[in-house]
Amino acid sequence: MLLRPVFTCWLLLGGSIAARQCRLVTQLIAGNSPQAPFNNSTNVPSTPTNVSTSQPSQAASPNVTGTDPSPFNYGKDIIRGVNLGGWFVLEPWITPTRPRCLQNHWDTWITQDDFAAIKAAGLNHVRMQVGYWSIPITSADTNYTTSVSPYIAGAWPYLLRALNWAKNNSLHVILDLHGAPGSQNGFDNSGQRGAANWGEGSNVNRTLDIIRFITENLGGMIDVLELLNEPVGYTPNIGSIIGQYWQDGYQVVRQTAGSAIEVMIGDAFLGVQNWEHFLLYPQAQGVFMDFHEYQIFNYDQIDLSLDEHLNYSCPVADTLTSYANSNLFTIIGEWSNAVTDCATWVNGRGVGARWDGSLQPNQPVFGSCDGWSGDMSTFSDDYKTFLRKYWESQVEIGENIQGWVFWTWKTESADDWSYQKGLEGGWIPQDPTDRMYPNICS
Ligand SMILES: *[C@@H]1O[C@H](CO)[C@@H](O)[C@H](O)[C@H]1NC(C)=O
Ligand SMILES: *[C@@H]1O[C@H](CO)[C@@H](O)[C@H](O)[C@H]1NC(C)=O
Ligand SMILES: *[C@@H]1O[C@H](CO)[C@@H](O)[C@H](O)[C@H]1NC(C)=O
Ligand SMILES: *[C@@H]1O[C@H](CO)[C@@H](O)[C@H](O)[C@H]1NC(C)=O
Ligand SMILES: *[C@@H]1O[C@H](CO)[C@@H](O)[C@H](O)[C@H]1NC(C)=O
Ligand SMILES: *[C@@H]1O[C@H](CO)[C@@H](O)[C@H](O)[C@H]1NC(C)=O
Ligand SMILES: CC(=O)N[C@H]1CO[C@H](CO)[C@@H](O)[C@@H]1O
Ligand SMILES: CC(=O)N[C@H]1CO[C@H](CO)[C@@H](O)[C@@H]1O
Repeated sequence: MLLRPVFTCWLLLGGSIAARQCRLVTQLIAGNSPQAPFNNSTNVPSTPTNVSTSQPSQAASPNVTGTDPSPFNYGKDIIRGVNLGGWFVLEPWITPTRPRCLQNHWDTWITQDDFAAIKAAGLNHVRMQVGYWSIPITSADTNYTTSVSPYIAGAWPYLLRALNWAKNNSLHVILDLHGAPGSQNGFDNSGQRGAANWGEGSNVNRTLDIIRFITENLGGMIDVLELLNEPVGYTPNIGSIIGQYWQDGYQVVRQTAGSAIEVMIGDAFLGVQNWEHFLLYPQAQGVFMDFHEYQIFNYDQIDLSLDEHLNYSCPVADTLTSYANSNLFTIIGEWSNAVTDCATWVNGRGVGARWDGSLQPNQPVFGSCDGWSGDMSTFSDDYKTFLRKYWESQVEIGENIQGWVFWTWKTESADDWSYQKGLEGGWIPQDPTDRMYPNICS
């Protein structure tokens, strides 16, 4: 999230949607995992044994029969993709109907058909979020605690199956470690919204062991490993260690997987210019920078007119292009079509919106949320025309560098955030290189 430090820390963190995690403190729900997928792994978790109320879907085929994706020429070919938000890392606004049974959610939220549809939409990558609690690390893999309380483990077999689906549909995978022990950005739902304790104790070392486990077990199944999503580098505890973590994480990947996996880091909300001359050849190879761009998580941005939103996107391309040309390959790994924060609970479960004044009292009100989010049947033609322009203005950022990944493929009830609904509603083209407004930034 592109948030400016003029806001209180709570608000700043309150906007960090991508990092937010639905707190799951119900009893351990476990049960049948999908039939053991093809895993390329020697260390697969034992099947959870608790009561299950759902059966894995019939589609849980263990065998990859489709074509392997052709090799991707990283740095030359443009990454075009979608995030699979709300799947293995739950976010209350993507699926506000809290999944009663996680197995059922993992089994149904994204299916093989979604992978086929993503491929058919001309995309070549999916970025998949995973939390540390889903990585079945054992005491043989780490000298640190392996407890994941209060989270619910068990997503790993579903992740393996998803990797097979990606392969079968010739899609490349960016695996994104979206939640680390202690929380790298304050949304760890340890019950302390705002506390980012990842830098404390053995959390960082434990995270490196998790990175090692992922590369040892998923080598050949993923193309890019993003070492950590959105650490809040503007706090001293995390700002002082994040650079070292990127370097150590890079070494772990190279030690365990050689050069087979690209490594992705983030700007940690410090701006890409903070990462000049960092992890470049010959110190490192195959490293990407991931930059996220949203325009709705503070009052200054949400106050922008529609034209100003378009205008806001274009200079981002200049900054990132200039960085990518002399530093790391760079992608814009999260961005969306939303110009309001009207999507239900996008600011947190039970939290209102800046747009209609329901977030907090004594702040500006911009209007009713009607027609801005929710079902696209409520969207006016003018709004849909704008959404197309806005999509094109932002996609150009990524096309000018090494690529882009939209947030997110599907949502339960916020069509302004949904790539799938954009295709359906016509504000996202069936061929992502089509342009109706080719000179939008000139
Ligand atoms: C998967 O492959 C194995 C070995 O090739 C074969 O024995 C098995 O029947 C296959 N399973 C399915 C569901 O196709
Ligand atoms: C591979 O993908 C195709 C197209 O989506 C699908 O028809 C087929 O069933 C898939 N095969 C497996 C083994 O998942
Ligand atoms: C745990 O610590 C011992 C002693 O320092 C070391 O030899 C071993 O490699 C460590 N194991 C892991 C999984 O880090
Ligand atoms: C983390 O690991 C490094 C290298 O093994 C070690 O020197 C350091 O003491 C560890 N830190 C903690 C807090 O465990
Ligand atoms: C399994 O992973 C290793 C690296 O961890 C890789 O060398 C190998 O090619 C992978 N095998 C398959 C079938 O993907
Ligand atoms: C867009 O940006 C340009 C250059 O900064 C400025 O001159 C123009 O007024 C802006 N247009 C809008 C609608 O904000
Ligand atoms: C293809 C592959 O590596 N399959 C393995 C998946 O994990 C199980 C359980 O460890 C192994 O028995 C399979 O050989
Ligand atoms: C029925 C059953 O196996 N329940 C177990 C579910 O998991 C918890 C935590 O591991 C156990 O305490 C229960 O006995």
